[in-house]
Order: sequence, then C-alpha cells, then structure tokens
Amino acid sequence: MGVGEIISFLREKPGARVALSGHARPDADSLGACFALADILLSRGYRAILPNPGFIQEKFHFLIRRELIVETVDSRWWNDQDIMGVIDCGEISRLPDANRDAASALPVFNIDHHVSSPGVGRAIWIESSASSSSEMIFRLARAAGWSLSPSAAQSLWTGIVADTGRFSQENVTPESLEAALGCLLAGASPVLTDTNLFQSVGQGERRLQGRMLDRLDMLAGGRLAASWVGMDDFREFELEPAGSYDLINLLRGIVGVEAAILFSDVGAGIKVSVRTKGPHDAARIMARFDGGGHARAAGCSIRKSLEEAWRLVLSSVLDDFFPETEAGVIPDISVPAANCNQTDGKGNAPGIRNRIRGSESLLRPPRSPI
Ligand SMILES: [Mn+2]
Repeated sequence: MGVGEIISFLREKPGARVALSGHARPDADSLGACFALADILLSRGYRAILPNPGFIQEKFHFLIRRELIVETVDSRWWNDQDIMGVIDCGEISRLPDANRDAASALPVFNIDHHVSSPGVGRAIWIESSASSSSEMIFRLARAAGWSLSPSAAQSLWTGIVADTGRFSQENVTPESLEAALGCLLAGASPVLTDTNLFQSVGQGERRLQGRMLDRLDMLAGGRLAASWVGMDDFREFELEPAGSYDLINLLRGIVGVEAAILFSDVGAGIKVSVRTKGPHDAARIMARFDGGGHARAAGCSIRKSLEEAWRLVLSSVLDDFFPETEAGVIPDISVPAANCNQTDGKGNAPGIRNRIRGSESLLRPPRSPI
C-alpha cells in the first residue's frame, strides 16, 4: 500500500478524532513527524492529539506543542477516539506501553520507514527508501494537496535532518532533499533545528560520552567498536536513561570501524544499538534478537544482564560480519553496570583500567556528579 491508501483512509473520516503515536523513547523524527501530522490534520478539521509520548529529551522541547499532548489517559478517553495513527513505528511492540491496547482496538493507519516493520492496522504505508517518517509526512501532505504551516515545516525539517545525519547518509536522495526544500520554503529555520539538536549538548551528556569512550573495546582487528553505559552513569550525570545521547556515532566515526555496537543498561533490560558501514546489515542481525531498524542503523532490547547481552550480541556480530576473524576473542565486561563507580582505592574505576590496557596515563579519577 502507499500514500494513496492513507489519504483515502483519512478522507473517509472527516473531522475524526485522531490519536497519533510514535514509538517509545521518541527521537527527533518520531516527534517531528507526529507533531507535524497533528498540525496538518488540525488544519484540515480533524481533532488530532498525541497520547502518552513518554519522556521527551530537552533538546527536542522546541518541537513540542503542549496543548497537543495528553498523558495518563483512561479507557473512557480512548473510547472517544475514532482512529489512531502509528507513525515512525511499524509494530505494536515498539509503541509506548500505554498506547498498545488502543492500537489493536481502533482503526489504525500506519506510516513508517523502517525496513523491518511488518506494519500495523488497516491502511499501511511503509517505505524503507524514505529517509525518515518526516519525509513521508511531507509527501503525504503534498499528495493530498494539504499545505504546511511554518511549525509543521520546522518539525519535518528536524526529522529529516536528524534521520539523514544532517544530510550525510545513504538515505539522502533527491526525494529527501525535495522534502527538505519544501520545508524550507514553508518556513523552517535550519538554525533553530541545529541550535537545539547539535549546539546544545548538556554537560552531563558530554561527560557520558567521555565515560562511554573510556570503555571502548576494539574487536575484529579494529573493524568492530563496542562500548556500554549503565544506570550508574545516568544517575551520576543526572540523565534520563530513556534519552538518546549521540553515543553510537562516536564509535562509528572511528577510522577503520565497519560496525559499532553500544549496550545501554536502561534499567528495564539492555538496549543494544548497532551502526554499520559497508556491506553489513544491522537490521538483519538485530532481527535475531527481536529488534529491527535499517541496514545502517538498528537496535534491540534484551532482557538479560549486561554481561550476557554483551557476550551474546558481540559473538553473533563477530560470527556474522567478520567470520574470517578469530572467534572467542570477546573481552569480558569485567564491571557490571551496578558497580561501575567502584574504584580500586587509587581512584581508578576497574572497568576503565581493564579497557585501556597499558595506557596508565589515560586513567582519570571518577568525576564528581554535576
Ligand atoms: Mn525515523
């Protein structure tokens, strides 16, 4: 199905109350696409609202329109909704917990660009060649002849910028640039997005990046970079575990690296993120762990200890991406997340000591909380 089915689905229900949901732990594209679509639908006479988006990181706050968000809605509220839009997410299990039941009960339309998405609902438009769901919302508006307000254009611009890595990845196409141009013409400010997303890294986030880099492990002869962050790190730097802190790109950007893997102990299991270059398919390997995403960027959640997840995923990735390199060279995670702030008496966290072999001068005492 394509954009035409989504337009017909919506046109069959003029004035409908539309609940819009992105995926849990929303990112810039999920939020940008949802807020823009809400804005567009409102201007077309629908009553659009975003129930339970969950924790939204500060750098995304410029996208938020508070009056369009409702939290902790009850079943009576859901009964009043006519349809649901599932955006930037193509399966019920990736929705925020509080929105899952409704996605089975209401007539759903689904717009997503994740190659691994099976699709949910009656009208499904999944286009893995699209850079972002925001690009797809732009195409939807154009195909339907619906205009973009400056606010919707800003939201879509932000989603496209974020999901293309600031127009630097393979998903930059004539179509994604055309959508970006359309947003620019409709009033989006590139500076506003850049300032919020990329020029406003908090101290805690920057320090978390440093902590993560301290634990870097290079495997497969320097072609695989892996590291981890734990609950104690989030606590120490006063960060929300559900946030995204631009960590994995620091691993992917190392010269010679073809695959980067980050393990985040977020309290409710281990979140695994994979980024790849070259021929390696991140979505395929994450599908083995009930995850998904794109060929270059994918992830999964594993309900095991950090050590178990580390061993399981790294051995699978080594076998699959780098079969020619020797197996059984996976280093231990010697310090579980719960102990990562323990020191050896000289102020050195043992995990860091073990990770930087023979580089004593690089050791630093643990940082005091900000
Ligand atoms: Mn996206």
